[in-house]
Amino acid sequence: MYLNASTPTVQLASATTTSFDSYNITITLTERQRVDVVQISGTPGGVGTNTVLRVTEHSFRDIAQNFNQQAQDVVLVETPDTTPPVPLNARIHYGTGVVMFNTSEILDVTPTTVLELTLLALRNDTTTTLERDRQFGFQTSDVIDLTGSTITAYDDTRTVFQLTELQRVHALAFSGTKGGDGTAGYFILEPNALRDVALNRNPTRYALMLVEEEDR
Ligand SMILES: [Ca+2]
Ligand SMILES: [Ca+2]
Repeated sequence: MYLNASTPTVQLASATTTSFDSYNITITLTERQRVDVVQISGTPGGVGTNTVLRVTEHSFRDIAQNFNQQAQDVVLVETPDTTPPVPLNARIHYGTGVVMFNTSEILDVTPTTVLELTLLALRNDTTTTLERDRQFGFQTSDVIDLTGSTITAYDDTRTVFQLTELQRVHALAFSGTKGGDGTAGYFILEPNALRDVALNRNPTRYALMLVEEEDR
């Protein structure tokens, strides 16, 4: 079987199916297949026309082992993805300045401007009420946005970006690692910082304690 909207197509080879005999079959796509299909669908994030399921000949058989003889196209009834992406955890390497974070589903970071760097931050604590500037030195200043960071342009459940050198040393100064203040920093995601492939943005703010690797 293939999912097809003229072109391109998504093959269903690694999807899973229900394993009992029935009039109905449920096919569960992998996350990669799901986002590929969203992008050729009639739902938000797609091309605007409904996806077609192409059932090729000999895809399935009845109890008497008779295969279906002819290929057939079935226009799918589509339910849009309305679930916003959720950030799960974040990791920083203070030696390289690379930050990685995982999300509940594949994020859209192509083009990289979809990820809103002005709505991402690295802070010493979870609150925004105290916005610390640089007057007391590195150790009391937050990285209030990540403008200037370089995102790896690949849609995935793990998103990777490279801090600027200034962002790296500021974050290091309030970290729980060598050269820091003894407690881990936080990766802050303000509302609308993230977008999934179906154009849903995160409606709430998240503050994730960083898993930190020291600069050695
Ligand atoms: Ca979603
Ligand atoms: Ca700290």
